Amino acid sequence: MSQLIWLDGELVPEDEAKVSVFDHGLLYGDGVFEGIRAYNGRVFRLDEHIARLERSAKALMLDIGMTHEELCAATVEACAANDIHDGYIRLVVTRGVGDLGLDPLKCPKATVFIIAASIQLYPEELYATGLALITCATRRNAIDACNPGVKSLNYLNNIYAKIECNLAGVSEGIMLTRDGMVSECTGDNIFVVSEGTLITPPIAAGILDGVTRRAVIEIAGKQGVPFQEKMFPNADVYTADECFLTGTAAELVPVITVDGRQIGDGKPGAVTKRLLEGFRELTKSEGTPI
Ligand code: PXG
Repeated sequence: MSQLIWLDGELVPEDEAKVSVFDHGLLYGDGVFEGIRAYNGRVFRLDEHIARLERSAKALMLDIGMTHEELCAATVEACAANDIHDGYIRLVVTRGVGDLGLDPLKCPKATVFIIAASIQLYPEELYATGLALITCATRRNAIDACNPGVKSLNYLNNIYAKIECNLAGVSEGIMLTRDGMVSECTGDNIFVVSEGTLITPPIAAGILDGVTRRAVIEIAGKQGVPFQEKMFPNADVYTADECFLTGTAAELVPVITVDGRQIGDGKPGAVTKRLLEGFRELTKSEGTPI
């Protein structure tokens, strides 16, 4: 069945939802986006996602041309039009149509589209068995060059790293900062548990301020798990008791090996499992109704 795409204020059938070849989102990766999840007829943390989108746009001096409330309403409208109960939503704002030069001043109006799709769930067994990771040779973008905190359409840094993962036959990889410290993965934030403390790199490490990351930190607080944000090298991942990744699509995925080294006892850890349960409770109990 053809999906309806929300495109610049209208619901358009999928095969008619087109953007110009002169759109700077395509020509230069000039734009921002969000990946959002719907659970059980509700959009999870919609306000937070839209707020992050607005921060990303502001950093790029990209005028979305819609208010916070209008963006929230359009996201819900795209879900309702496609009867989404559980789904994955991609909200994209590009600089819009311009000329062949890269100057954003030549782009008078942003392009906004929302795809509300059904979700390709990770197999449940992945949560029971855990993932293998590598450390990628490609370093995460420098915070003062292309800030990873801005969720822009320019994902080539992550794609270089993802190619390394593909070549190594694993689905995710750790990206290091210029200084060789752990930042995040290609599309997920990373946490370790060492001696009972939950640890994750700070936003200032040059990472995306993940919505799932924030939710997990909240849950850890409620569960009384000691928590620390700090920089650490990947040697600390090798010796951690537990490791897991967070992301909108992945939720919380346990990691059982990194660069061939076993993490903890090679099985998803107790803290990881409890946090995953807490996260699933949260996704069941809150969200903006569709
Ligand atoms: N870090 C990066 C670099 C991301 O792209 C996350 C962390 C997790 O953030 P949230 O807010 O989702 O908890 C992301 C988001 C994919 C894919 O296909 C993944 C993301 C975005 C787009 C595509 O794996 N992850």
